[in-house]
Amino acid sequence: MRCFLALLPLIGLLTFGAPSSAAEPLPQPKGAVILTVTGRIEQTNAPGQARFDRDMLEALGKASFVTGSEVSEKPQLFEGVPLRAVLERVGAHGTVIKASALNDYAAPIPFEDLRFEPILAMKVDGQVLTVRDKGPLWVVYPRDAHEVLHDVRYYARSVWQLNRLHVE
Ligand SMILES: Nc1nc2c(c(=O)[nH]1)N[C@H]1C(S)=C(S)[C@@H](COP(=O)(O)O)O[C@H]1N2
Ligand SMILES: [Mo]
Repeated sequence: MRCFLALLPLIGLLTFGAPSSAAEPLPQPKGAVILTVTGRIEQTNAPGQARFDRDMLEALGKASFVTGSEVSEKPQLFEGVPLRAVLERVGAHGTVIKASALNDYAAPIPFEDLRFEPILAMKVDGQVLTVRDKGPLWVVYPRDAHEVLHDVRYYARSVWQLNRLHVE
């Protein structure tokens, strides 16, 4: 058991899908729009906006890790799309991303946080996140892989029910 616990940070290493290019025009969403990106972006599919449905986000690449969170000390498997991949796809340039939720909670995420490879989680322990349990998207940092992330600053940036990103 002790051995297994010692391995958890390793299991938590990120896995990445293929990077996608920001050069291709962004297609129109076919399903429900779950994320809208605005601000300093090069790619749009609506006036001033890059709108994504679930399939479009999944196509940007996958990342996953196991970590405890504010919600559950028991480590859980978080699966989603790297925040970095979303920002690259829309050609985002700036210093801070304002991440906003359905309930109008918002938190600024500095671009430098990308070094931790936070994800927009769509599944926890294999279950698709619904609005009822912090979905459709949840900003999750690989907390257990970096001691520095055990800090209220990063907890506050772990926006659940995320539906908007504004690049400044
Ligand atoms: N949508 C949304 N996300 C949010 C918050 C919120 O109020 N609404 N609070 C933040 C803060 S301040 C913290 S400390 C963590 C706490 O997560 P918890 O409320 O699930 O414990 O979520 C963050 N994400
Ligand atoms: Mo908080």
